[in-house]
Amino acid sequence: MQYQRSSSLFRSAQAVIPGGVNSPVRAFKAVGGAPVYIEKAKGAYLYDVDGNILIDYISSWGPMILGHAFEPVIEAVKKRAERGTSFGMPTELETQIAELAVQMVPNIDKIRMVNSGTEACMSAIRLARGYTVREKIIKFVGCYHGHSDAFLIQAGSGAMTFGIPNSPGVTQGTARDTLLAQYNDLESVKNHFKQYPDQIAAVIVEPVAGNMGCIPPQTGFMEGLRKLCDDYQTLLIFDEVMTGFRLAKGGAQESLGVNADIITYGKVLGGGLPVGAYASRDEIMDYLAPEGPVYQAGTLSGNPLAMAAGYTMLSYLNQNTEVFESLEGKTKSITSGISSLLDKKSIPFQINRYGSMMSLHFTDQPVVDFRTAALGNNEDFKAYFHGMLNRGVYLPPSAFESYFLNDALSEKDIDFTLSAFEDWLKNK
Ligand code: HOZ
Repeated sequence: MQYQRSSSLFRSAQAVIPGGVNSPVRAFKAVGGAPVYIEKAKGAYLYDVDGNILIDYISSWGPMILGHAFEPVIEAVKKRAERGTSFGMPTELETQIAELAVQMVPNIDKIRMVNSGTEACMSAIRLARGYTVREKIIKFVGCYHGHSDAFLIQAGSGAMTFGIPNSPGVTQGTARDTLLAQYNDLESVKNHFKQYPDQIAAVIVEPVAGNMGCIPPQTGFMEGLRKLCDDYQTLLIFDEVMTGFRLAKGGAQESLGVNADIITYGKVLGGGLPVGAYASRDEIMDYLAPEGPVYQAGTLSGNPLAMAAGYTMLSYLNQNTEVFESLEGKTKSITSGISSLLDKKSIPFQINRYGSMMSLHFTDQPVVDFRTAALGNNEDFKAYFHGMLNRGVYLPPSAFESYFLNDALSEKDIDFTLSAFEDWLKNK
């Protein structure tokens, strides 16, 4: 496959955009080479500027759960755009999407729309601090909650991909209030609670981690966090930006059977437009301005185009819950196909999967936290990424990212992907 035009576009971009990209993982630094520039996408396929067609396993990092350019969403956005794209005033659609979200998700009474997952998590922490009148938070090494200051401390995803988990620009004061624990290790959380029993406002966690590859929670881990938070009157925040409306209609809370106090959303909720949200019970949400003292605002929050896309997406998922099982089935076919091919070779590997999120790590140790995720052999990962790309399959360009499958993937696409993998292995 040729990527000449992509390479040339990347060169031009580097002159006027830092690193040539508007989000670092896109620059392909972890895998080498130039990023693929996209012309259009439909269903399970990406069409790039060089005329290549790629089967997509990132689905815009999650939002395109039904495949690209899903007709009802496109129609809703077009129709809405004809009536104006932003008013800075309320629309009925905002109430409709909030009502629908509250109905689909267990355990929330109110939801506030923002523009990204970063904003959602940043605002959730401010709300938790305001509500509890405490300052410290616990986050897990390798979990990523967007790029606001409090979270850029041992963060996963792009921050880890580029070896800058602690970003310059984050003050020591901010960093002091972020306590670090290890994913799937309750003891590391307990230690913080013992040291600061009445200072921890919130524990924020990805209920299924998706920013150090995909790492499912081990049995009892989420339940343990719930109990610790109850014992210490600390709020439990589930960052469901990746898992919300993807693992189940009610997200990870429903799928794992554990309720959080504040839940953050993004990705699927926006149907491919920039949306984030955070939600909780009345008592906590009423702490937000204009009802309460904790401030948060935004000119484009609840933007009508984004709300039209999100509402259409959520309505479809609400009425077609078989999508979640279908997606899980497709993801299982990929993981079991890859496993059986790798089993025949002497290459150490681990495949993690939860619902329609998965990742492949080239290591012989179970990947259960950041430390074990980082043991993966990146040379093997690079070869695998480019081997698949050259055969028409687009994977996350970093071992610290999760795959997000979409329901437009057909059996034929999955067979094609497995054949491409077999062919790559043969030539490895
Ligand atoms: N680090 C993001 C996914 N976890 C990538 C976002 C993007 O580059 O679009």
